[in-house]
Amino acid sequence: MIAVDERAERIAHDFPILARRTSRGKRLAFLDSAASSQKPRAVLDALVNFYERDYANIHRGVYELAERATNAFEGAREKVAGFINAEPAEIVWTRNTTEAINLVSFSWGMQNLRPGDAILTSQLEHHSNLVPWQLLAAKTGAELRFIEVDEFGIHRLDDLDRKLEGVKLVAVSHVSNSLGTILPLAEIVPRAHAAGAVVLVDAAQSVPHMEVDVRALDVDFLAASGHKMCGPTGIGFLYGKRALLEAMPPFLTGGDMIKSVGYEQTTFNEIPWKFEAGTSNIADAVALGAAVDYLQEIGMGWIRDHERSLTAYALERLRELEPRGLAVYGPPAGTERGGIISFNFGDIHAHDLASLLDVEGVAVRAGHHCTMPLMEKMGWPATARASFYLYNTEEDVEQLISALHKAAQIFKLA
Ligand code: C6P
Repeated sequence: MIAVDERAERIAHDFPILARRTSRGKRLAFLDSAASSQKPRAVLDALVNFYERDYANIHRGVYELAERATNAFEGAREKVAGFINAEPAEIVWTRNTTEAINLVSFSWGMQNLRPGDAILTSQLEHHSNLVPWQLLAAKTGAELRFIEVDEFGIHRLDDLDRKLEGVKLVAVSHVSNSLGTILPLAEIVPRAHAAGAVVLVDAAQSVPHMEVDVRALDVDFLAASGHKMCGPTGIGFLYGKRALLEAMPPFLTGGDMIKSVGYEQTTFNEIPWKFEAGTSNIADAVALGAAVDYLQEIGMGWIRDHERSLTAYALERLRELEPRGLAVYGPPAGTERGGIISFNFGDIHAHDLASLLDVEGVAVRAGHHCTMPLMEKMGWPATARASFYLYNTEEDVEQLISALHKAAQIFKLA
């Protein structure tokens, strides 16, 4: 048993859903945290407690309850800011990563891009970090370019260098949701800045799993989702450097984002509220603050180490199925990757495979993982994907391996 596994077993007890059996009476091996993570009791309690004790609308009332709600909401912003080493004013609440990227595309992009400019993204991006740039390019006349990835999904830095001319924005993910590739931001960001570009990082798959320090990375924008980091759905955030956010026009308009309004014109609120029109998702933001407390208490360093060991163990165990036709994708074994493993098994379609695993209590995602262009480039119609988080243990990996052996028997693979 790996050394950190006992702690993960204890952690799993914090997540009520993980104790549930499937309808077939199987132990649940939840290996789909890249899609959305489960929630610990501390976060569920924070949500209920806030509604039961502190709930009112924020930034408006002068009564005690409204002040408590405002303090909890802004306190959660401070926690998120501290988590990634930002200032609270640099954290804008959004619904999720997707909305955060759209905010930058609409607000910064429409203000800063012209025909002749270019946006540089990569070939392995999630649709959320691709479609907004396609639309922005169409609206502004800017060109959209892609950093090539090799057959392991690793970025070719020579290709990045070749394509930086005229680039105003580099928009890349930190960790690929389909392959687990960790992008070399330390290489990409200085090169992009030297070329005069602003850098946006889609951190949906990194902020929940490793220490992310926006100052050390020197990124200009960073987007993440609460639901992938033990928080509730419907809340995420955009980090933006103060000067950039201050210079940007608002995204949505209406209440709370204004300083003063006349019949003819309006002056806008300061950052971050300038970008938060209407009543916010108050309670979920507060619960995300509790999720940050929970993760920090465990330690992001420990979480990363745990996922690294578990992923290495899973890759090693999966090798025993290679003679029967199992193919694992992404960075080669022995190199750094996030806690994500995409694979196919013989000629079993990934959806059929995921259904067979489900019968055994193993929850994995199957499909294109919202990276259709990458799947097409690689020539995979779909993949099955197992992803790990702080509550997964070797037992989950054993359950996956034994379910794969059963699938091989059913499909009579060698
Ligand atoms: N990936 C997955 O199963 P939202 O939906 O806005 O919270 O996150 C979008 C998103 C953006 N970037 C990356 C790298 C992502 O992985 C995701 C979400 C999930 O892989 C659901 S498609």
